[in-house]
Amino acid sequence: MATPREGVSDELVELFAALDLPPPAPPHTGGLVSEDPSRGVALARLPLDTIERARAKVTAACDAFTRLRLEPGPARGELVRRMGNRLREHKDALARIVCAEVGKCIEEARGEVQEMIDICDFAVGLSRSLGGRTMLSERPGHRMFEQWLPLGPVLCISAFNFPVAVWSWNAAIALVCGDPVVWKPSLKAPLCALATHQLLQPVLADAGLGDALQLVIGPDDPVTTALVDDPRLPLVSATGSCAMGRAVAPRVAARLGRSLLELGGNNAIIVDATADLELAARAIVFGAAGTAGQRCTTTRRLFVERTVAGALTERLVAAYRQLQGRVGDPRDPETLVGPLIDGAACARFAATIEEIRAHGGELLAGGELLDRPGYFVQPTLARVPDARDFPPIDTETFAPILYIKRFDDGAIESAIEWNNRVEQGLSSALFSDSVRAVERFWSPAGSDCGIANVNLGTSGAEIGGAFGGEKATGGGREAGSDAWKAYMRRQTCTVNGSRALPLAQGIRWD
Ligand code: UN1
Repeated sequence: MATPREGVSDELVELFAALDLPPPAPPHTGGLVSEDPSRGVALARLPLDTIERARAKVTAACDAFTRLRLEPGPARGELVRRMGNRLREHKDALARIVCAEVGKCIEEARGEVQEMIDICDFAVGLSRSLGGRTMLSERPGHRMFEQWLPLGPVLCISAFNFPVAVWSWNAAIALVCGDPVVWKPSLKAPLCALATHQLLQPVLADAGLGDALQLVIGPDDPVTTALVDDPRLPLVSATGSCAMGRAVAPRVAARLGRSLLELGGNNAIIVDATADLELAARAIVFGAAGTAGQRCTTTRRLFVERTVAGALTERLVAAYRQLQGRVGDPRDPETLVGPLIDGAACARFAATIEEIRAHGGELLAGGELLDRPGYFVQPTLARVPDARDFPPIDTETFAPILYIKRFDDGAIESAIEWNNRVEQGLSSALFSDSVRAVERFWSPAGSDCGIANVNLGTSGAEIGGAFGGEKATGGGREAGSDAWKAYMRRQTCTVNGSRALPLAQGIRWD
C-alpha cells in the first residue's frame, strides 16, 4: 500500500477543507496509516498518542469536570444544542469522511451523521427533563428523594463500523449529565474521530470547557489498557467485539469501575406463514447486506416457516442477484454495498464460506471475493441443511452472509429457541400478522434480545430507545430512554423537618 508522500492524500486535504479544517499534520516518521478500504490506498499517516500524553488528557478532562459539573443542566444542554447545529451545517462533509475511511455508502454515512444530530436533540431535551423520584418516608416529618449527580469523565471506546455516531450517543448524553468524555476511537477510523473532534471541540472551547472533550488515538497496548485501568475514569463505555469486551470488562471490574458494554450480535429474523413476504424480503436484504454486513445489528440468521420458505427464498435470491450489481464505490449514490473494512475481514469472509461448504451449506447467492482494488465481497445467502448441526450459523462473521433455515409449520417456538441459542442477545425480529405469534415472541419465553421488533428488521434503530443487548452483547444500554442513568451517580437523600428523631423500622434507642 502506497503511503502519500507528505503523509496526507489530496483527497483528504479536500475532505477536511470541506469541514473548514486544516488537514491533520502527519508525524515526521512512523505513525498510524488510515486506509481507504474501497481503494486499498492510504489516506493519511497520523501521529499516535503515547501513554504519557493519554494520561495528561485524562488529567485535563478531570480538571474540566470540576467546572462542567457545576454548570446548570440546561446550560450543558445548550452546549450540546450548538454541537448539533454544527453537525447540521457540516453533515455532508463529515459523511464524506466516514464514507472515505470506513467505506460506508454515502447515503448510510449521511444517516450516521443524522444519528449524531438526533442524539444531540434528544440530549438537549434531557437537559431540562432528567430528574429523580421522591419517595414516601415511614418517619413522621421526613422527606425522602433521590438526586442524580454528574459521575466524572467517561472513557468511550468506539468501533470502526459506526465511527462517529456511537461516540455521539455517549458524548451528548455524558455532557448533559455533566461528564467530560475521553474518546478512544478504533485505529481503523482515526480520521473520522479527528474530524469530529476538531469540528465539535471548539463549541466547548468557546464556553471555556474545551478540555471536556478529549481524543486519544493510541495502540491498545499500552495506551487503551492504561485508560481502561485509570481510576479517574469511573465509567468505561465500550463498543466493539465480544473479544474486546472480554478483555476490557474484567479490568474495569478489577478496579470496581462501571462498564457499559455494547458488543457483538448474531441477530435473527423469524418469518411465519402469515407474514407479508414482500415487506419481510425488503427488511431482510437491508438488514443482512446493508453496511456490508458490518453492523452489530446486522441480520445474520433467517428462520422461515416451511410453507413460505420457497416463496421467500425465491424473492431473496432475485434481490441478491440485483444487489451484486450494486456493490462498489461507496461514494457513488447508486452503490448499496461498499467494501469490508480490511484484508483481515475478507480473509474471515473467505474462511466462513469454506466452512459453509464443509458443513453441507448450500450457497444460493454470492460467496466470492471481488477481484478489484479494495476489500469487496459478494452479499451471500446460504441455505442451512434441515436436519444437521451447522456450526457456522452460531458464529458472528462481520460480513454480509445470511443463513436461511426452515422451521416446521406451526413450530414458532423452535424458531424462538434457535433465535436464543447463540451467545449474543442484541437484536431480533419477527414478521407475522398473527397476534398469537407476536405475543409468543415478546413473552418471557420469547426472544432473549435487547431489541425485539415486529414487522421491521433487526438493524436501523432510532436513538429514542435504549440500545443494547443481553448475554455476550454485554448488557449495556446506550442512547435513548433512561440510558442516561449510567452516566450519573444516584444519591438517596432524606431530610428530617421535625424536632423528633424517629428511627426507621420503629427501633427505639433512647
Ligand atoms: C452498531 O452497529 O454498533 O440500529 C450500532 C442500528 C444503528 C446502530 C448500530 N442505529 O443499526
